[in-house]
Amino acid sequence: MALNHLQLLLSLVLIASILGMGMSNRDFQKGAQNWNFNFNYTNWPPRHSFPTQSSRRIIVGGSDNWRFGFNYTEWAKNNAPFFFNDTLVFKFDPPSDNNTHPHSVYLLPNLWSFIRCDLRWAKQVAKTTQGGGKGFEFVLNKWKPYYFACGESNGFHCKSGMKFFTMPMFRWY
Ligand SMILES: *[C@@H]1O[C@H](CO)[C@@H](O)[C@H](O)[C@H]1NC(C)=O
Ligand SMILES: *[C@@H]1O[C@H](CO)[C@@H](O)[C@H](O)[C@H]1NC(C)=O
Ligand SMILES: *[C@@H]1O[C@H](CO)[C@@H](O)[C@H](O)[C@H]1NC(C)=O
Ligand SMILES: *[C@@H]1O[C@H](CO)[C@@H](O)[C@H](O)[C@H]1NC(C)=O
Ligand SMILES: [Cu+2]
Repeated sequence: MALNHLQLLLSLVLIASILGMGMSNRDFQKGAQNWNFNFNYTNWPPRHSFPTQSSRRIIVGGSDNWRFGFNYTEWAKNNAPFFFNDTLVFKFDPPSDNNTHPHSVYLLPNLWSFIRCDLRWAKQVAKTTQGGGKGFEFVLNKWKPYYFACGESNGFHCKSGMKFFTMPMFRWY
């Protein structure tokens, strides 16, 4: 059971790094076309460097937002890779008379707590009230694995699919 999860995560990391490499190569080729390889030294150093791509703003879950009953591991797999400095946006309704099952965002400390949806040492990054309007924004600004989960109902939301894992990639600049 746990081994299966581990294998899945490892293959996700592998897939993500392959995708990341593919993208970097494409950027590199685009960059190479812009470079003048016919050096005649009047245009050295080259005026244009590699094209930069600004950081993206990604809505977690797409049009499904951050909700119960949606598999975010699946979503993350289909939307990988995420890059350093990309912003993840979590959108969810605040608690109200019409919404008695609100959500939140937690960061779990490691793979083991992620697999088991163990919230004991998790860090809350968004309260149930913070997902309204433009949503709660989280910038992937560290090179480390991020284990996201909903912390509501004592891990039940997490176990039902409201969790995903990502390791941001570096772009070529
Ligand atoms: C060198 O490159 C510059 C800029 O592309 C061009 O204007 C110039 O004519 C070139 N000179 C020679 C000798 O090819
Ligand atoms: C990430 O964003 C920070 C703050 O805006 C900036 O200082 C840094 O250069 C960026 N790094 C990359 C690799 O884009
Ligand atoms: C809650 O639902 C009722 C009936 O469906 C509706 O009249 C009311 O405006 C809703 N309240 C909020 C805060 O959305
Ligand atoms: C979500 O999808 C992953 C990958 O397909 C699967 O391993 C996992 O069991 C699913 N989770 C739930 C709660 O259905
Ligand atoms: Cu939830």
